[in-house]
Amino acid sequence: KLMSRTRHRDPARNELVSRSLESAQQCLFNQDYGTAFVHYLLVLNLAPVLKDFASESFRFTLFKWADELDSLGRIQDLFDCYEQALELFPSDEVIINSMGEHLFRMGFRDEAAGHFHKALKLKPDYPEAKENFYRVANWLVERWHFLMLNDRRRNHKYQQAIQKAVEGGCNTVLDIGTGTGILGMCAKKAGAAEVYACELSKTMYELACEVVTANGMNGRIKILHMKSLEMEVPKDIPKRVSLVVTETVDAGLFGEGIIESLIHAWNHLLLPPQSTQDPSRPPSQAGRVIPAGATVFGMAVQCLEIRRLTTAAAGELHSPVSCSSEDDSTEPYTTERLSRLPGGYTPLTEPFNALDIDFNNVQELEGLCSREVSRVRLPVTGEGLLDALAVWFQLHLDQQSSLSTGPKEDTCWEQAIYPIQTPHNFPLRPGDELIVEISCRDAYLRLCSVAVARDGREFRLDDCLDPDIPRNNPGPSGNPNPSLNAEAELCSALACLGTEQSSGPRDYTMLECAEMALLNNQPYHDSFRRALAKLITNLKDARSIQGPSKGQGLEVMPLTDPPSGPMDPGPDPFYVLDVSEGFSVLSLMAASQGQVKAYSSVEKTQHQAVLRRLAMANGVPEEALEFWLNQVEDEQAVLQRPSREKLWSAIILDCVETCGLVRQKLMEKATLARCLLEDGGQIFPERIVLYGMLVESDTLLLESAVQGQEPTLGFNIAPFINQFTVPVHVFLDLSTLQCRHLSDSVELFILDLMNTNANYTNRDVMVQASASGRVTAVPFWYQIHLNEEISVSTFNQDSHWKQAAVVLHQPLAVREGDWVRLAVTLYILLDECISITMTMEAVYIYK
Ligand code: 44T
Repeated sequence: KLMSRTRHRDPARNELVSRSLESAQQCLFNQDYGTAFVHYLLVLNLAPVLKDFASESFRFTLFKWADELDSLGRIQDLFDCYEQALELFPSDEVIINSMGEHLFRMGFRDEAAGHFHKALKLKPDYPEAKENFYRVANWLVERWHFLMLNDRRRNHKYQQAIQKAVEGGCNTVLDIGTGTGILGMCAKKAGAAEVYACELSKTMYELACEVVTANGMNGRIKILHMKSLEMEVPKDIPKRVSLVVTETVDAGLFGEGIIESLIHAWNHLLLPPQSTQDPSRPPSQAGRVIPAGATVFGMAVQCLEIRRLTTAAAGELHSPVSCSSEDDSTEPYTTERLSRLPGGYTPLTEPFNALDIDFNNVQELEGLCSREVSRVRLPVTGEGLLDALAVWFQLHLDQQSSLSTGPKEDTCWEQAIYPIQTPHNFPLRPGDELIVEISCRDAYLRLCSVAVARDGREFRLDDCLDPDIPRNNPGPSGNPNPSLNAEAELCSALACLGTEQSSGPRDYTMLECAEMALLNNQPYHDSFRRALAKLITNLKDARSIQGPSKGQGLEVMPLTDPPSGPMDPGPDPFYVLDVSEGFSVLSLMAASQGQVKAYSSVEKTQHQAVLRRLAMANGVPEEALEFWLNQVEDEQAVLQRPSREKLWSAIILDCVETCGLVRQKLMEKATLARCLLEDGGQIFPERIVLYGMLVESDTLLLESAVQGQEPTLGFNIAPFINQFTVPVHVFLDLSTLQCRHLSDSVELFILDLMNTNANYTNRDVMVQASASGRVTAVPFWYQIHLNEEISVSTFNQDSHWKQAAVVLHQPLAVREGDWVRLAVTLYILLDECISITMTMEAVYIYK
């Protein structure tokens, strides 16, 4: 019957096809996927008519074989198989999506994202591809694109400046970092004869091409997928241009490399500038740049939130964000929107002019990095501890028009934050002068508060040992009595250690901001400590009932040499395993309980170093804390692992990521972890409950899609970039989000980690509107239940966790008292690995 479907007249060929198909099916049955795959390839290449018939089995074989290749580490072979499969089925969304998943796991995120996007284009309602795409869309198109395109004032000012320049005679234009193509299109619309644009990112380049075509400018703007620094005349553009337009600036102005790009552009891509000697040269024969220049401002601030993100209580553990002149590997700033910082900020000085730069003067651009370090003395106007210098700028588009990214401005911009370098406990007060050094190294602007002048004397800020400097550091929690504060205790103990043992003031241990905030999340650690103490008490009771005999199994399979030294060698220790994926100090908390042997799965060397230092500073014996990965690295240890089954008294999972989403594969890990517990053992947490509420927030809309029906500056851009809209926003700070609450908080979902089978994936939740308005989003957060009594919220002042929100497709108008039905879905994906993301498919109202 099959053979008749092949309708081929060559009998020998038919014979081969039918035999191969049989072999393929037989191999598949025997789970010999590699051979089955080869047979299928042969069959389908010889008899393409069989594609419909065999596609299911073929895919199944491919996926099985790919998994095998993956686990064997045969990555090249794996991708070769996918390529062969895609030659046969070039528009098979399932294969494309699956290849994307492999790419993603291998760390090729851009490529993976491209595959998910393609799969979704082929089948727009394919849930797996959609889910995968949402996870990676942020890498493809960064969220600030939406903000910038929604910022009408900025768009308008750029347009005006470009139009004026083109009408004034600049008729050949290059747009550096074109993004969606918007500035290039402005130049074309203003009448420029030739317009070129370049864009580094592949996705943005493709998007720009689509947009330009949709606006009827195909062939009239030449878009290049390259970095401007690689462009040459006449290879890429036929001759030098008279105008460069660019908005390749970040919150710190220079972070996108504008200095380098402009130096290169002046030397290779632009006509010579209008010279003062010969001002007669027509604008079409002279080069110029929009923006024409910038003025950078700085301001010293006190800000508890920044302190919490950048310093442990005594400041000894530092965040990697620094402008320390000795260390070039670290970024000199983070970014924050000052106006939205929880707890606000206190200015300690007036804004000061930190730098002026003329983008039309190549000598000045080239001289920037060799400029002398300049020192400014700033009168202190406010009282408080110096936490950071905040930096913003004015971008002078031309002589008349400029944009400001300042904290008081209503713009989409964030400010650059340069946290203080060295731990200091030096309250500034009016009358003091703050001495700041400004320099430019590797084209980054660097600002450093070096000293304070008071009563005619200078106190260096990197010298904490100056006896004249008053010290009364209240720590990040503001608790004046650190002995009441366990976390601060850890840190102040560490501080003593630091000053005695470190080789110099710059010997820091580096943590990221989020990790620092985690370290400073005292309520979480206190709760954990209490929950673990309770478990251990229970287990001790159980053991004492069992009698003094040592627990079965434990002695037979010792993990390491019997403990010695300060740890009591008497009773069996309780084994605690922390399998957190990121940084975690819970293993240390466990180890400090005594009679506990804790294992941490923390991987990064600097994380291990931090834990070791904290352990030492807190008198936790060295052998009470070990690193699991260092142990399992050798094959031997891995082979012995099953013998350790049922050993653990407690296993700690980090269930919620800082960004506000449930960690991927959490339920799978929980299932595994439960199997490894001794009798009466516990996993932490045992349950998490999701809460959410209805809100009206325009801010969230502006960050998620280009809004409104009107074209952007007259161009059709929104439909294209909005393909990259994702429904779930992460890293929200709900406490400062500009929004109106339209309901109380409601329970959305429960994840029971003690019984992973009991979980559902869909649930309808009824919410009553407590006010009238437009529901634009449903922010959500978690209550993490460590045990029956003790829980921690991820929506809490001291929390290192941020929140997430589902942004609705379409705002939903509600009146007070209306009922809204939220259909909540937790996606459980990628068959074996269970990953969970929340989306809300639909919202209905019952009146
Ligand atoms: N984000 C600001 C920074 N490019 C804007 O690939 C403000 C961040 C921000 N292409 C919140 C709010 C805001 N040659 O697509 C990018 C980039 C490209 C280049 C070719 C070059 N030399 C470059 C350099 C960059 O230019 C585009 C724009 S960069 C602007 C960055 C809204 N968070």
